[in-house]
Amino acid sequence: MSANLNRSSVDKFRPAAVLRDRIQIDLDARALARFCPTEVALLANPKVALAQLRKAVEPLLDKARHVERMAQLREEHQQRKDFVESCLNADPGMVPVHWGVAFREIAAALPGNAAVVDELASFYGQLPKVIGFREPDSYFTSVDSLGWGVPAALGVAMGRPDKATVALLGDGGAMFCIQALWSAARYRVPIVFVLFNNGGFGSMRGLFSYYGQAVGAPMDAADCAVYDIGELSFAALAESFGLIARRIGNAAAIRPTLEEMIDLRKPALIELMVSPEGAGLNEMTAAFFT
Ligand SMILES: Cc1ncc(C[n+]2csc(CCOP(=O)(O)OP(=O)(O)O)c2C)c(N)n1
Repeated sequence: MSANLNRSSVDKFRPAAVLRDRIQIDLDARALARFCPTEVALLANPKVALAQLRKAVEPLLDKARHVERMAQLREEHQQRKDFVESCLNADPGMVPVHWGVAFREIAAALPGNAAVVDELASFYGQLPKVIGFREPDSYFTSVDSLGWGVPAALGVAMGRPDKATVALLGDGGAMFCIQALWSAARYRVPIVFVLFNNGGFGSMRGLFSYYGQAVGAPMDAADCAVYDIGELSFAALAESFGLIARRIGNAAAIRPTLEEMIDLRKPALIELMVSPEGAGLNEMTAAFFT
């Protein structure tokens, strides 16, 4: 598959926006300053901390400016929400499948007791903003060190056999520890792996093209070809390991296939052919981050 440079997509991505938040509040000390530069790290219940911070800064605020700023933030928030919504409602007939449509179909197929393991590098832990997770132990992620996803799914499924474990993986990331699929088959661990096949290391391709364009380096799609994985068949590979596997390339097949595989309670893999568009640093990812 050839690399896909989408100038309008990457132009809209604003890394500065990702890095601008300098105060982080988290209940989990390990999460503090882990994902972005943090000047003030507050270990606290965010609800309590925000209420106290509000009390502390309110007397210092210029009222008129505050009202104006809140209106602006509300509008920007709504724009991002609308944009993500439009991605979730993208053309369901698109082949390969649009990421937004894939998320919508997967969310619709997940049972109430699902435990989702997320190693989708393009969305860098932002999936809960699309799929609402309400129950404890229903969402696990760590996309900063690839290779975690496949074995983590085994751990989750073995630790919580009462849940239906579904692992959402990138094709590139899965390659870092693909042999754990064999373990799932060998030890009959009931997991459905949904492998997003976009033909390569999409985030890296996106970063490379973004920075290349930012510094005005002469480059074309061929320069990004190093991030292509090639025409692998992950379904065939999984089948050879002993999993039940299927490759699907259209949105209509996602929900019935996922429901069927979850009901089997066996190690299974769905290779989902997704568009190279919609991976990497595109508008959808930017909308999640900012
Ligand atoms: C161990 C490790 N090596 C390298 C990286 C750098 N890295 C970040 S995203 C990425 C590409 C992941 O590709 P894929 O899983 O297919 O997801 P996509 O970017 O296509 O959504 C790489 C190599 C990393 N995060 N961890």
